[in-house]
Amino acid sequence: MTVKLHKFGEAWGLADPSPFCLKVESFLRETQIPYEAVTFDPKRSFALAPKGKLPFIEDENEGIIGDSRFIIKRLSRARAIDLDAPLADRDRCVSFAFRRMLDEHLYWIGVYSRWLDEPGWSVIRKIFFARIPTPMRTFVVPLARRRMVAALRAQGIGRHSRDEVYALGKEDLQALSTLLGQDSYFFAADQPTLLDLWTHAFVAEIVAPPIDSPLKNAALSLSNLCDHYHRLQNRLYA
Ligand SMILES: N[C@@H](CCC(=O)N[C@@H](CS)C(=O)NCC(=O)O)C(=O)O
Repeated sequence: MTVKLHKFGEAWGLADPSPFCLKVESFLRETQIPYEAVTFDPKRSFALAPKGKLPFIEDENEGIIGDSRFIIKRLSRARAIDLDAPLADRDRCVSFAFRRMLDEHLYWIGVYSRWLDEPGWSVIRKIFFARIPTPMRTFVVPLARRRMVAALRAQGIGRHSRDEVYALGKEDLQALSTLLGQDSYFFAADQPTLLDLWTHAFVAEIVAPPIDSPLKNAALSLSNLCDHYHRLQNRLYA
């Protein structure tokens, strides 16, 4: 059995509107693990998801696994794959810290720009709820937004002013751009390592959607980061 990847589905020319789903799919493609994508079903997907979130996978040997980090770790271990093999120990640590920054910090700034700020909210509400039957949409949409706003406050990003939020996001992008420098892949590796897959996913979700924001402008001003996004997009999804 191939791996079944449960994800939301294509949006904006990307394999998925979630950076977590996108990086898992990129990992499957880069490592050439055969997989089948299972698109979000509002009635089943979250109920099946072990952590109540997407992505999750079903794998013959490993069972059902939720959370992109555990998915990638378990698939790597089971198949003796180490995408970070070219890296020295110190670079592995730097990669680890930057990946955490993307998962736990830049992600929330993306959430802010999509769910709280405009024009993000007007753009995503049309796409994210398209598969919810019309009568249900009236209460599902405001409820989902209230939950995300509460999550942003609990996480902390939602307590800052708009300028402060985007200033924090710009710092993350600038740090990624400086670390990458003029190399094709991080740490001057010959092929993508984990941080390349992570960065591609998070930059893609800022640059590809038609959401004009200070975060997108910051990403677009960093040409090496944009070139890196296109390089990975061509390598994995052309
Ligand atoms: N730490 C998780 C995060 C996954 C996550 O936050 N997924 C979001 C979409 S980007 C989700 O499914 N949200 C649904 C919800 O919170 O109800 C991972 O790495 O997979």
